[in-house]
Amino acid sequence: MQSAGRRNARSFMATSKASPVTARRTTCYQCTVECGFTAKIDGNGRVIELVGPDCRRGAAQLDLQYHEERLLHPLKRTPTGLIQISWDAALDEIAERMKDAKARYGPESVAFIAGFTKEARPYLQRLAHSFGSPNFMTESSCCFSATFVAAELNFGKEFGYFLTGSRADSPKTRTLVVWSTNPVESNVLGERHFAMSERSDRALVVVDPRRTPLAEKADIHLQIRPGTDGALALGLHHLVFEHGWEDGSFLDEWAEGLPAFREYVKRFTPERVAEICRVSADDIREAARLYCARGPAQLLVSANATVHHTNGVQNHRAILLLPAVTGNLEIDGGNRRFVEWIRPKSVNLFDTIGGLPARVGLKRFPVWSTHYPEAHAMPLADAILEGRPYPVKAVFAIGMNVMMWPNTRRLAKALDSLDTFVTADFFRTPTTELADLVLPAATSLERAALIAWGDGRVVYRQAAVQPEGEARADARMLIDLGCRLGMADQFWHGDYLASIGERLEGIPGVTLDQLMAEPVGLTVPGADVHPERAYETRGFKTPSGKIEFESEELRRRGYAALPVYEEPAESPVSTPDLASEYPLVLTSGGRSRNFTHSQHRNVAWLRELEPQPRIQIHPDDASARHISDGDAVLVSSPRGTVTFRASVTDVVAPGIVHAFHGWAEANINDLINDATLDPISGFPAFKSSLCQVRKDSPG
Ligand SMILES: Nc1nc2c(c(=O)[nH]1)N[C@H]1C(S)=C(S)[C@@H](COP(=O)(O)OP(=O)(O)OC[C@H]3O[C@@H](n4cnc5c(=O)[nH]c(N)nc54)[C@H](O)[C@@H]3O)O[C@H]1N2
Ligand SMILES: Nc1nc2c(c(=O)[nH]1)N[C@H]1C(S)=C(S)[C@@H](COP(=O)(O)OP(=O)(O)OC[C@H]3O[C@@H](n4cnc5c(=O)[nH]c(N)nc54)[C@H](O)[C@@H]3O)O[C@H]1N2
Ligand SMILES: [Mo]
Repeated sequence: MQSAGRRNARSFMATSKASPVTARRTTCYQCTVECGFTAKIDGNGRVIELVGPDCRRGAAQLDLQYHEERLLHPLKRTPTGLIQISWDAALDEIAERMKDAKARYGPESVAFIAGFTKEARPYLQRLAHSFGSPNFMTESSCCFSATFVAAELNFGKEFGYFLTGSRADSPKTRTLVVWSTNPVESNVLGERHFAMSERSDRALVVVDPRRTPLAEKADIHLQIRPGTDGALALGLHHLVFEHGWEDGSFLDEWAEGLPAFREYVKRFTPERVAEICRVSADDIREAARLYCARGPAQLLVSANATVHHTNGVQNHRAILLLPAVTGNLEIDGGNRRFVEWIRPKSVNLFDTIGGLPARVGLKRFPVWSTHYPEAHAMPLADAILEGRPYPVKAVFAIGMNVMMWPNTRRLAKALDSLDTFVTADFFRTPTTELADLVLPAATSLERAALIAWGDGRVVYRQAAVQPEGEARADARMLIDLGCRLGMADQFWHGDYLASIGERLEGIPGVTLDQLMAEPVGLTVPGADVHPERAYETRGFKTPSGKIEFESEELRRRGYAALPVYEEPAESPVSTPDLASEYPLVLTSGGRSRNFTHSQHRNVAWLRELEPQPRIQIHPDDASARHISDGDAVLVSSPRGTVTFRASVTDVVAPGIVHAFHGWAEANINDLINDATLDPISGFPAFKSSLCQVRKDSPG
C-alpha cells in the first residue's frame, strides 16, 4: 500500500516544486505502536511526504493531516448550530461550567474521559484529580484491562503484562497456541508477525471462531463458539491431569487451591467440551497433546477477544493457568513476563485518590477497580441517566467515541442530557454532534510528545509542522485548562516543556537536551524479559504468595474463587427462548488493517478498499435466509436493528455471525447489551450475544 501513500505524496509535491525540502523525524499515531517516520516538509511548512513502514494507516496520516473536514477552530453549540469561538472564550466557558458543576453537585459530578488517544492521559488524569474528581476513565474499561486483572488474580502484581507471547519469539518453542488474535489485521506489518512464520519444528494451534489467515496455517484450528473459551481451557486442563502431563513438583510448591481445581475440571470431558464449544473432541485431544505434552509451548492471547464476554475474566483466568500447570511459565520458549524497565515519572496524581469520593465503578466492580485504578467507563450512562452511584453532570473528553460503548444510543441520550459535554477531536463525529463545546485537536505531526517504549527506546517527538488552523495539542489544552481553573502551580504554570522535564526525571540518565539532539531517540539498555523462573526468587505477589487456582480475593468479594465456566449471559444454551427469536451467535470487532476503530473512514483510498460495513455469515445461514453475497441485511437483537452488507463466507462457522465495528452508519454496538456486564470486569459482551439476520427487502 505504499503506492497509495506515494500517490499522495506526489500530488503534494506538484504544488510546491520550487521550495527547499527539509526532513524531520516523527512518530505515527494511527495506532499505538508509534512507528518512526520521516516527514519531508516543503518551504511552506507543509508535509509533502512521509517515509516509514509500509502500513496503510501510516500512509493515511497525510490524508488526515490536510483533510478538508478537519476541525480547525473551537466550536460552541447554539440553538442555531455550532459557531466558531476563540480558544480564550472556549477555555473560560469550560472552566466556568466545571466550577459551577463542582459547586452544585461536587467535583465527582465532572468526569474526564479519554478514548483511543493515550499520549495526553497523564495530563487528563492530573486535571481530574487536582480538580477533585476521581472520575478519570478511558477506553481501557473495555480494552485490555480485563486480561490484566485476570493475570493479576492468578499470578499477582507485576504479572498483569503477562504476555511475552505477544512480543517474544523463541526458537525453542515447539508448540504455539494462538488463542484469539489475528495479527495480520491488528498488528503493523502483521504478515511478518512471528506467529505467521512457517516453522517445521513448531506446531500451531489456533483458537478462533473465524478461519483467520493464521488459522489457515494451523495444525489444529479450534473454531469455537464465541464466549466458550473457559470451557475449552478447562477441558484442556482435564486432559492434562488425566494424562499426568502436569508439572507436579512446580505445582506442589507454587499452586494454591489445586485440589479443588483438579476436582472441578473432571467434569470438562472432551465430549462435553466439544458440545459446549462446537468443536470436535478429537481436535481437543490433539490440541492438548500438542500444547501439554510437547513443550516448550507458548500461549499467545489477544488483549481482549476472550474478555469481551459476560464470563470473560474467569475464562481468561482458566486459559492463563495452562502455562502454569504444564511447566511453561517463565521458561524460554514458553511464556515469560516482560517488564517495561523505563517509565517516565508519573504526573497523574493518582496517589491523591484516597482523599477523593469513590469513583464510578468502585462499588459495582470492586476487583477490577482495585487492580485497574481508573473509574469505570462502561456504567457512565447509568451515572448520568439514573444517578447511579451518583449523578455525573459534566464530561470533558479527548478523542471520545460513543460507538465504543455497548448500547450506544443510550449513552448518546445520556451525553445529550448533560449540563456540559466538551470533546476534543480531529473531525466532527457522532460524538462531537452531542457536545456543547468542540475543541480542535492537533495531530501527532503537529505536537511534541515524550514517548517511551517498553523495550527501552525513548523519543522526544518534536512537532514536524505548525498546527493547521487553531488546532492545539491535547496536553496543552489540558494544561491551559488547569491554569484557568486556578491550578497553575499544578500545571507547570502553563509550560509544557517543564512537564516533559518532570516526566523525564523517571528515566535516569536521559535529559531533554540529549533527546532534543537525537530526533530518532535513545535506547536505555536493559532487558525486557524477566530471567527464566524468576518466581524462584521473587515468588508470586498474590495474597497466598502462590499461583491462585482459587482466588481468595474473588471469594471475599462474593465471586467464585475457581475460574468457573458459565455460559454467556445471552446464548443458545443460557437463553433458549431468546435464541428462538435470535438464533445466531454474534461476535464483533475483528480488526481491519484499513481502519483504527471508528477512524479513517474519511480517507477516500482506504474507503475504496473497504467501502461498506459488513457482517460475515456462513453460506448455510445465508441461503436459509435467501441472502446472497453483497446483499443489504438487517441485523437485529433485542436492542434494535442495524443494516449491514452480507459477506457470505465459510470463514465463520454455521450459526455464527461476525460484525465489523466502528461504522457510524451501521454501528454494531447499537445491538449490544449495556445492562449485563461481566460481574468482575464490567466488560460488555461485544463478542458473544445473540442476533437474527434478515435480507433487507427493497421498498
Ligand atoms: N463492538 C465492539 N466494540 C468495541 C470493540 C470491539 O471489539 N467490538 N473494541 C473495543 C476496544 S478494544 C477499544 S480500544 C475501543 C476503541 O474505541 P475508541 O477509543 O473510542 O476508538 P477510536 O474510534 O479509534 O477513537 C475515538 C476518537 O478519537 C479521535 N482521536 C484519535 N487520536 C486522537 C488524539 O490524539 N487526540 C484527540 N483529541 N482525539 C483523537 C478519533 O478521531 C476518534 O473520533 O472500542 C471498543 N469497542
Ligand atoms: N488495524 C487495526 N489494528 C488494531 C486496532 C484497530 O482498530 N485496527 N485496534 C487495536 C486495539 S485497541 C486492540 S484491543 C487490538 C485487538 O487485537 P486482536 O485481539 O488481535 O484483534 P483481532 O486481530 O481482530 O483478533 C481478534 C480475534 O478474536 C476472534 N474472536 C472473536 N470472538 C472470539 C471468542 O469468543 N473467542 C476467541 N477465542 N476468539 C474470538 C476474532 O474472530 C478475531 O480473529 O487490536 C489493535 N490493533
Ligand atoms: Mo482496544
